[in-house]
Amino acid sequence: MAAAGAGVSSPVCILVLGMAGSGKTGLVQRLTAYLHSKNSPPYVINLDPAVHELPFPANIDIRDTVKYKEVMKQYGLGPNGGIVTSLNLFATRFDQVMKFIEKRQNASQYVLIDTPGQIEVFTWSASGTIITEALASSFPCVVVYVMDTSRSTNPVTFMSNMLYACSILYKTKLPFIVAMNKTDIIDHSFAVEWMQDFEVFQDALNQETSYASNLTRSMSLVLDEFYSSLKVVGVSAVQGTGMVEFFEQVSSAVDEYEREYRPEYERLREKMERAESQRQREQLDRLQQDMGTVPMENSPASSGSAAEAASGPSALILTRGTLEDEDEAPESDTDDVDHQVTEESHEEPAFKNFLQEAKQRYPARSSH
Ligand SMILES: Nc1nc2c(ncn2[C@@H]2O[C@H](COP(=O)(O)OP(=O)(O)OP(=O)(O)O)[C@@H](O)[C@H]2O)c(=O)[nH]1
Ligand SMILES: [Mg+2]
Repeated sequence: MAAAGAGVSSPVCILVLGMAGSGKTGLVQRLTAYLHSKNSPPYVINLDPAVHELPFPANIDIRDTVKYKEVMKQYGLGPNGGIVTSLNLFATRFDQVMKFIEKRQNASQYVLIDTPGQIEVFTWSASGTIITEALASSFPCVVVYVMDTSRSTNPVTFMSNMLYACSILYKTKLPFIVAMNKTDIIDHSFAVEWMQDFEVFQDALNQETSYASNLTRSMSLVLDEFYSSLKVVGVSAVQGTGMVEFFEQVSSAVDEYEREYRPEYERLREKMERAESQRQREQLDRLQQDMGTVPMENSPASSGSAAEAASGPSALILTRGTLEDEDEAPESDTDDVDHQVTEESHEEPAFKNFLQEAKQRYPARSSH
């Protein structure tokens, strides 16, 4: 298997983003299976609070911490508000997730992170920024933008998808790989050609009589610059093709991270370590505003010692907040934590108490 960048001992964080239904979860499942087959089991994190069933074993699952349906009920939110708030709640404790990743530093070469279906929940929220910056300031971090190739055969759709990818690149400022998924349905070579040869793409646009406006043409010119710095790989999450090429691209993205991004993120890390940087404060404030009613007294700075944190899962992370009306917890975790014991000791109270406290401190918002 292609190794990560030379001399890199930290796990490489692969942040999987993409439009709803593009195949993020399927790809994470496939990558997990592939890495297991290469005797390099990844550390897998699910950040989608609304996923019904995970097809892969997650070491950390946001659903164990936050029940998004409960969040919706308690705070009078709709489904999207519920998902955003759940991710915000989770982000306030992401320092604990970081400690788990650090503990696994030598055991896993890769950390795979699946994100919510609604891409904007992650890319345009304070919590997405907090999570991305926390990861990228400690570990080599790569963004994988999953694209549904079979739904991008129309040049205008393709371009819209690429514009979105472009906006994420500039937002995350991290090495960026476009994974053209579902190549079992259609080969991605047409898209690669469009990206490499402007004329071919223009021809395709011209055939789109309905919508090939001047605006689309000028935007595709702008994208040309973006394409030149892009890593592209065709994969099929269903068939498992493209895995070797995928990890080759990850490897070169990690080199890029070490060369160009690490110095910047190290500066950022120092800033964060200086007893809560101003920026982090602002983000947390914004986050608090987003959430409105969430107690924040157990901030990373004030909560227990490092020894305490390293001794095992906190009451919040890696506990199963099962509620009566929920199905049985999936037997998904491969983490070394004994969840049977954890479940009996922490489980239900963790989440209920959390909400209870929130309600008492700050009266629940009525719907708006
Ligand atoms: N043919 C084909 N179908 C795929 C592939 N990858 C995913 N799918 C299908 O695409 C649909 C969505 O896949 P998911 O993996 O759930 O996509 P997602 O991006 O995680 O979806 P959300 O989290 O809901 O946004 C499912 O029906 C998958 O079976 C692929 O490589 N080939
Ligand atoms: Mg998914």
